Amino acid sequence: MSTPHPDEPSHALNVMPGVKGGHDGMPGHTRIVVPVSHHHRRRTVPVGELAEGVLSGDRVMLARAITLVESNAPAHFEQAQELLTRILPRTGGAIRVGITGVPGAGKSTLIEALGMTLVGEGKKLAVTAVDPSSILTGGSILGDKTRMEQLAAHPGAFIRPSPSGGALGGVARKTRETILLFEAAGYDVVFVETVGVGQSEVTVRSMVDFFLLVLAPGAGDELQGIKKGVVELADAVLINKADGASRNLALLSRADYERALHYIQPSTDGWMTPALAASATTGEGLPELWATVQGFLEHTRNRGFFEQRRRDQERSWMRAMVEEQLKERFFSHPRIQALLPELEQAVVEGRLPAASAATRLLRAFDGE
Ligand SMILES: Nc1nc2c(ncn2[C@@H]2O[C@H](COP(=O)(O)OP(=O)(O)OP(=O)(O)O)[C@@H](O)[C@H]2O)c(=O)[nH]1
Ligand SMILES: [Mg+2]
Repeated sequence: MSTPHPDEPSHALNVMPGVKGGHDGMPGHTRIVVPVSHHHRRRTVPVGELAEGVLSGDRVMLARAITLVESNAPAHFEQAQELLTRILPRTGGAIRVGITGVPGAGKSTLIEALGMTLVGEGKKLAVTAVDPSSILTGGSILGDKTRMEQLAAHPGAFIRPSPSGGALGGVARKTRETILLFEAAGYDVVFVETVGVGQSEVTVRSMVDFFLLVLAPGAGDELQGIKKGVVELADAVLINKADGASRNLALLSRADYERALHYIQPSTDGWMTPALAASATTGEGLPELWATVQGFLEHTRNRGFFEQRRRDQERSWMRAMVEEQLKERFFSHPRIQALLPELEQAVVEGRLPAASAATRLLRAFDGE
């Protein structure tokens, strides 16, 4: 282990190994670790060498590879895609687990506790996050680092904070590509944490094999700010903090959820979404939780759903990117920008049917 940088808490070094004195996920510190410029001081690592480094499990190379896929520079996009093409045959080997839940439910504490057990068994664990607030503010979930101190210091674990900047679609791409890099580097389990209050949980659900909803004891979903749809996306619901004074409440909440889940159409054929109770701080209930994950994977693998879900995810991801880029090109096109205001005005004032306006815009976009 390297010695801590004087400006940083000791755990931060393992969070982003190989990146000295800079938080590349933080605003104002976006660093280009794989520069294309020849004037840059730092040696350019050719994509082939980077791929070799990732495949050999080199943490520094992995960190640099993730920085490359997170870069918004067009030249880096090409390099990143070349890198991903090279490592693609060696991806897919990890169990991908998504964890959502309201702020403070204990997601990070749970990842730390479960993660320590897994690395203790000799598994290699990677953790990342999709932080919706980073999309707006450019910040990243700092809680991940502070709540996962033991994991961050463990050589079997690799923690990467949420990518920042851009729309949710951009963050989702970066996270998916980061998962591929983790797999190429030999990680056995990947955890993706997200706050379950918006659109990001749907995004994370679409990139994992198992999706866990973590709740605090007591309050119903409405009070916890969880949309009903999110419960339907979950492969298991966990009532956390089943310890001390909140233990009984957690057990009651678990029973409530179990009853409620009977009325919800589970997202996987033949799988009854279970409600579990556990404590991330005492560890009680965590073996049962992990057994549930294993049971689900067995269920889906035996029926071919596992591979099917992954294939569907890849397909819809590709289509979503096409849609997003088409939309972007459409609205930024000069002919559209010239026409849009007057057509929109005509629609708003009831002088032109909306469909006619849309057709005219699409014709203009096609150059007709
Ligand atoms: N009693 C008790 N407290 C817990 C448990 N798990 C987490 N906590 C506490 O709950 C608080 C929030 O925990 P986090 O793990 O940061 O929660 P989180 O869901 O990751 O929060 P965000 O990342 O902010 O959305 C911390 O003070 C934890 O110590 C638990 O099982 N029991
Ligand atoms: Mg957290």
